[in-house]
Amino acid sequence: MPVAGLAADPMLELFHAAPSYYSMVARLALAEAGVGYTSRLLDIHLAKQQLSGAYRQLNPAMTVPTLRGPELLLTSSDAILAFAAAQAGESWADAEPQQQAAIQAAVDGHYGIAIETLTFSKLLASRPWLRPVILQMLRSTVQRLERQGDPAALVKAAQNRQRLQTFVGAPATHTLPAMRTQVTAYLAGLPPVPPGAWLFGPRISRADVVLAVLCARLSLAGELALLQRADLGDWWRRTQQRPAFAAAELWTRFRRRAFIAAVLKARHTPITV
Ligand SMILES: N[C@@H](CCC(=O)N[C@@H](CS)C(=O)NCC(=O)O)C(=O)O
Repeated sequence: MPVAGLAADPMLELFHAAPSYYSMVARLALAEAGVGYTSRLLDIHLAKQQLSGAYRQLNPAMTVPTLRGPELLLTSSDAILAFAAAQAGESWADAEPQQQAAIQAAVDGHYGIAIETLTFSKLLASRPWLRPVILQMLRSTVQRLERQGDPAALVKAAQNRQRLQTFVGAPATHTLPAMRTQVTAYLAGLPPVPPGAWLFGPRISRADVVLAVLCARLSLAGELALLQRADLGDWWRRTQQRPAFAAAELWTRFRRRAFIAAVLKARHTPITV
């Protein structure tokens, strides 16, 4: 996935998945910071390449994204976001000492939202027939991890059992209102955005990056109505016009063809340690 206008950097590899929320945070952060990278697509849904032995050596949490470069290994989206902010320097509001605490609070608040629960509860509430498919996928992941049997795999198996519990334990129609409340509270707590500005002034920040990905996910889930504030609505309209938004390929709707293409491409991704 080349970054428009940026040369792919062979020394910096981004392991990511096309539809993955936290991969989108990494892609947008790097695109906004003007950092080129070589794309290494993984299939985390069907082939589950994140559980492979080679990838586990790169990222023991077995999640995407991972950014690898010379003397650099970042294994979570928030670390990649901080790296991008450092690369962007003065062009992001994060460089402003007086803004740092407020930006950090907005970023932390975002990471407190249970994005996966929001996405899946909406999916299951609107398409209940998907339930057995998702449950079967989770069960087979748990079994695969339990067969691997080492401590990290067992921790991950427990996480997936917890996911099973979340999806089976309470009907999606009950979970979804709680998730809406969580997102609404987060959005209400963001600072007012003057026309033409970004969350923390005339320059973008890490908070704008995560909010853009959150809005993209709300759009994909058919939950954009939660974005009730007019200033944030205007911010979202302008955000989608930024070149980095297109370059980062944020999914605002499910892209079936892109999903299949990414799964096929991921088969050829070299995962070398
Ligand atoms: N805290 C991590 C979370 C990453 C994460 O959960 N990624 C998801 C995709 S959006 C993933 O890799 N899921 C696959 C799995 O857990 O097996 C980050 O910010 O990067």
